[in-house]
Amino acid sequence: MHETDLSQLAEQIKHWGRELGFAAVGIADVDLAAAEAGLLAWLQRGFHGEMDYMATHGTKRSRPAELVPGTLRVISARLDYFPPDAAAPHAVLADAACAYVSRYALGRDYHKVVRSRLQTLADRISAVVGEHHYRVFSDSAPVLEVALATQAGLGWRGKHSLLLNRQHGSWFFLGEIYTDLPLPVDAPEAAHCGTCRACLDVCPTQAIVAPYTVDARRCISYLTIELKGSIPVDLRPLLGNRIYGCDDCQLACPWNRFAQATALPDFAVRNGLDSARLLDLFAWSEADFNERLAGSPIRRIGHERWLRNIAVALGNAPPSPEIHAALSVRVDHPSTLVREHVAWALERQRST
Ligand code: B12
Ligand code: SF4
Repeated sequence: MHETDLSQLAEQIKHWGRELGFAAVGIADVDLAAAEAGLLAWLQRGFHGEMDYMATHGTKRSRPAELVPGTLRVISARLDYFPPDAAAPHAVLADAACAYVSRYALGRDYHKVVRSRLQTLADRISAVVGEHHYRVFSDSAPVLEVALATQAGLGWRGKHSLLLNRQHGSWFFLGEIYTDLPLPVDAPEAAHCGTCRACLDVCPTQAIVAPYTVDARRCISYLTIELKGSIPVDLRPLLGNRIYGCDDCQLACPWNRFAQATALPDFAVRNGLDSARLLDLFAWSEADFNERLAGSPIRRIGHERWLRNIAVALGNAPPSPEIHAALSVRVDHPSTLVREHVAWALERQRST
């Protein structure tokens, strides 16, 4: 294609992206040498914990053309997810009887929502240019999504390591189209964190060990979602009532005052998960869990880890006969993991 046609196509792609509900779309080249060094240093320090998939793909993650041969550009897109109707996060965090579920997980699983919109965008591109080689991702393959989105001019990397934007804060998902079309690239945005370090200071487990560096092994998101086994005992009290993910670094960020709520019904709150009571959620049977959380990202952790996480939150709540009774019902649960966390919670209820 001629250079002028490619420039027009790039503008068209951004326009279509907005029509499809994305807050913004940008285009990046595939040179991620600086990010590769950061990734390798992070892996070497063991910060990925049990997330073996972060280490197993070698340089495919930092060299897009090794993942999809022929890739010349990455079309990066961001989709807002903060639900407009959700209960105020700080109020839920402050109420020990309530469960805090991270804002991204209150509605439908984003992986499909983002990918299907990107597929529609790719189809529109195909309709104009004919055959082109592409693949669509959203947290679904070894891709350095934040580094690519930064390079595509969609925002800057905050000190909590997430992408931030002046108009939208950080409450958005990222997704990409890898393409062999030599589209013109966008310029990265300047960083605006300045001397602020609110996210580092607020983190309950001090998981942001230096600006831009998260030790996942300490992050509540990792402990409640990714970790399959036992939650380290010294970290359990710090989880508070966070039963799935954690938003504290984003809630502390001053740029999120400017964030806009999503207009997508997909991310609307389901099952009252924005302010549900711990005791109600702990009473769900495995069948309830699977049925009520069909289509939710939470379903991936399974009923066992769900009970593990809620047991920790109940252990952290002020002692009460209702909590003691609910935990006692689960003391003989068939899972060793659940039994161990329930025993810890009962002991904590007794000793606080
Ligand atoms: C693994 C992972 C996690 C892990 C590890 C997090 C991490 N920071 O690495 C855990 C489970 C902890 C996690 C948690 C969360 N995650 Co996550 N996660 C990912 C995933 C799959 C890979 C991230 C990655 O590559 N990590 C490896 C490390 C090395 O990368 P990095 O932290 O970006 O490190 C770079 C910098 O440190 C840089 N660097 C080093 N030194 C310096 C110095 C300077 C000055 C600069 C600028 C950079 C720099 O070099 C590194 C390489 O680029 C991505 C999806 C994807 N495929 O990219 C989602 C993703 C990053 N997560 C996302 C979300 C929403 C979350 C949570 C908010 C979920 C929640 N509410 O619980 C939390 C936030 C916690 C946090 N502060 O990071 C979104 C973020 C969207 C956004 N706005 O940026 C993503 C992009 C998924 C998506 N498709 O939308 N996540
Ligand atoms: S998500 Fe929570 S635990 Fe993880 S780095 Fe941010 S504030 Fe810390």
